[in-house]
Amino acid sequence: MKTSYTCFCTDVIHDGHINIINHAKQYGRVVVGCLSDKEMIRCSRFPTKSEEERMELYRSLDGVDDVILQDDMRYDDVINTLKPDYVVHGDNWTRDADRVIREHVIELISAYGGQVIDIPYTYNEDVKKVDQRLNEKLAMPEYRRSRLRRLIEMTPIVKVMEAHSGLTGLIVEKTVVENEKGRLDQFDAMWISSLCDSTDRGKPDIELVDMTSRLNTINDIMEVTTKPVILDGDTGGLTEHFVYNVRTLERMGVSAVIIEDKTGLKKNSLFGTEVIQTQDSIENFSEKIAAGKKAQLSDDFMIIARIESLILERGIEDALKRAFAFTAAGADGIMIHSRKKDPAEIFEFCDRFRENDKETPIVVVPTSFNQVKEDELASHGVNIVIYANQMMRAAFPAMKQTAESILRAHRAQEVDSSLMPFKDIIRLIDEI
Ligand code: SPV
Ligand code: MG
Repeated sequence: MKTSYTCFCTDVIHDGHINIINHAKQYGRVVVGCLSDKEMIRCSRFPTKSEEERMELYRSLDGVDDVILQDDMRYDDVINTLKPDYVVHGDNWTRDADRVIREHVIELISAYGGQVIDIPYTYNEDVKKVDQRLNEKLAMPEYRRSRLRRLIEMTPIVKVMEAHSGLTGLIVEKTVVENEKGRLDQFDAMWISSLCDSTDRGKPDIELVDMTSRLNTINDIMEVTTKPVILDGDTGGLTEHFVYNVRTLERMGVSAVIIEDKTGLKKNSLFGTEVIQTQDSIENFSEKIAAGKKAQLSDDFMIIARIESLILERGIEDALKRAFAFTAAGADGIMIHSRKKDPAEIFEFCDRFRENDKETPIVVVPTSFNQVKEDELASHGVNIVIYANQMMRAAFPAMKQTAESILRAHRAQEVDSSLMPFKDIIRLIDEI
């Protein structure tokens, strides 16, 4: 008997999946693959059920003869071991980013005479509703909040991109690319930067934009996305205020707040020692962290301590001393920041921190040392990489040039070729 294989990456079964099983049955014995968690998150499908629960769900379906775990989005593992005669899939994978996966599967399977069968994708109200409900579930505070901790466990390095509005949030949410290994890739979470949130309002990054405004930005982003949010909490403010803000952030579904060990008038770290910046004492900052942890009600919210010793040129010993003290005070992670182009001090800090602490997540923001790739950071024990300001910095020069060009030409024709066509912008939100 021939084997018909199909891979599912869903928590909820709808008409489309049943249709695939029924088609697959016509070709032989039906084996359903359950795409592993670590691969699902790379394909914009964050699981709300465990691998075991999904496998159980697929096993319960009429017409399914066997269920196996697929741990490679490119199907290499399954095709090499199972050697199915047919791979059956909805024809949606002939379009968009999934195309590269289909092409790879055809190459693998045709090597021994197998065949890919594309079934017309089922578009109906039920399917639409299931997808919508799944997204709504993922956006609920308790799902979104816990997702960051799960990502830290599931992926070698969590990739976080800056977002400062609903639109930039949507870009972080939906951008999927084919990477150099022929695999799909996307961002895991969003960073609400104080620099970008302030800049977007035309204000300096000095804790002038108050928490209510920051919460509005977060809310705008959360309304249209499902990915976890990490808030740049500046210094955290007064401890007496910080404890209230921890509760508010938890309730909204924010996954983590990062607060920096500075006091007084905060300036952006990338100024370094060019401006007066005061580092908080270990004692005070440890108390703030401990108070935040005590105020926290959920298990999964994270308070991450950001250490400014390298920014303020106080040295690695000071940074390490602080890292161990803040972890002892209850910090759920350590962010180490540097504005040097050379990543040596970041690597040394991470290596030495990891000698004594293998668990506490390390966060870095490679704005200056931007030549370093994610896998190199991960090899030094980094768990979270934040691209902190690139969306804002990309938008500003494009907008400025457009404004200048229209002023010079006294009309908009000259800029038109560099703009998004009008017919596309009116459909943008549905299509991103
Ligand atoms: C931010 O994005 O606001 C940050 C990171 O705090 S940095 O600008 O590098 O200080
Ligand atoms: Mg900031």
